[in-house]
Amino acid sequence: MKSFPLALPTAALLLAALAAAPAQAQSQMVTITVENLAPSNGIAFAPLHFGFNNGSFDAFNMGSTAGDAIVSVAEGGSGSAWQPAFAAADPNAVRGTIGGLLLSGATASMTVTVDPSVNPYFTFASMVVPSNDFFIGNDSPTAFRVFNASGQLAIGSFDIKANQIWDAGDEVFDPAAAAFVGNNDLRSPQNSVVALNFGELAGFNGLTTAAGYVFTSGLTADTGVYRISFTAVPVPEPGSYALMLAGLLGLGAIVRRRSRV
Ligand SMILES: [Ca+2]
Ligand SMILES: [Ca+2]
Repeated sequence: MKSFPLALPTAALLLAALAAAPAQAQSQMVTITVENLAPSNGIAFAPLHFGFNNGSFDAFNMGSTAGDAIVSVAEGGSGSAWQPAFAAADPNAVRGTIGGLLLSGATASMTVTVDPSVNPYFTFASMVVPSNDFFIGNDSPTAFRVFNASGQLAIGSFDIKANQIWDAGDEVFDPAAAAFVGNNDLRSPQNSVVALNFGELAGFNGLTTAAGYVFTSGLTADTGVYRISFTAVPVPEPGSYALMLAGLLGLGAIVRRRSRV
């Protein structure tokens, strides 16, 4: 009973710590997992370039000439111009690159810290191989609002189908010059625009890939080819830590006091 005078303030501190855990706009530890859903011995993907962002970076437009940013993804997969263009358009975006060559059935993942109030949108791009200049990516920069206005995860996963694969329109279809089955340095200009195109991938059927398997596209329009999944857990904020620490110190005082009684 002697501990009550201490226990009441301690309980108040613990309640304060709980109340301090914000209901919204708390940073989240977000794990992004990617999976190649394509039929075995079919298409593979270069590393995924991504960014959680404010919805202002638009890397390409269907029907328009592909710019350097998306070309750097579509031809060779490096994203060497995509990443700097993203950083210039949205300096506070949380960007990254996931995995290596992603074969059929394979997965890769990465965890980053995201403030949903600053970066609620998700933008991505990855080269499809084999190809000359095929890729997956979101045309609309606001197509994937991963976090809602309360800062909660609003999208658990989404799939990309074969009929959502883009041709950058920058290099002519040519198996001899295609990455993964030919010499990508031999490619020649197409002088066209970004368009949906998965049908040409069947033109690689029967060729041996750099990974050693004989390629078979196996794609129809509705075939799922790629899945992006998200999980998120809140990052405790420094203020919460301080209050919880104060509460624990209060408990320690009680324990010490009791041990003396
Ligand atoms: Ca666009
Ligand atoms: Ca092309």
